[in-house]
Amino acid sequence: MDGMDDKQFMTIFWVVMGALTAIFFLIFFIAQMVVPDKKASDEFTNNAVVQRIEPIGKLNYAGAGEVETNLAQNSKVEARESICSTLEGNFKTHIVKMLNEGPLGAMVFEPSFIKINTCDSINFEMTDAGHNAVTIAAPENSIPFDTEYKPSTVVQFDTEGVYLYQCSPHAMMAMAGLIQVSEPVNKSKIQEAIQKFESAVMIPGVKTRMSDLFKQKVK
Ligand SMILES: [Cu+2]
Repeated sequence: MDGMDDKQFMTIFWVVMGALTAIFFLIFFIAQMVVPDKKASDEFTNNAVVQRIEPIGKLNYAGAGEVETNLAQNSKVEARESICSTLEGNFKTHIVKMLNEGPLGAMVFEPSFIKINTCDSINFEMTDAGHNAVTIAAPENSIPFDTEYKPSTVVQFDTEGVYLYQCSPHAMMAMAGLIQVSEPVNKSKIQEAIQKFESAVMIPGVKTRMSDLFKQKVK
């Protein structure tokens, strides 16, 4: 070892370092190829599968696991079971479509007013992509909803009164809707909520879309 000078030592040092680096990258790239990309496959599943949950008398959200999160974000109301689970009846499921273009103009729910009976359900269908339906104002103790941009979400309505809901990304374009469940017991609260909603609408031509609808339809 006496014969090895500094120069020889440094040469060996760099050769070893280089080899270690190469081995490290080799292992890294092999791991990338062998381990499946979990996130990508999950995203594929979410987009490809149309989630459709029929009314079963409980919380009828597509993606029941996310209910707690939705409630925390959108309302102070606690999650609870639908009272319809204890009732027998021929309850209907109605369809509300989310459209880029409809009879009332651009960015609309169709129909934007619907009257249903207590314990009926609405299937919110995202006909055109990029829309959601989220409760803004609803009868006391009702269960709030949020379709979370899913292709199809069935919500059962067990509390009578009027519900005002919006599409979050297009609220400023007056993309909202009204649901009347049996008797309109909360008219004044909804009128207040519509006023507040319309004060944030940016497109002049549709500013009174919800209040007009309310005046014409809610009786
Ligand atoms: Cu929208």
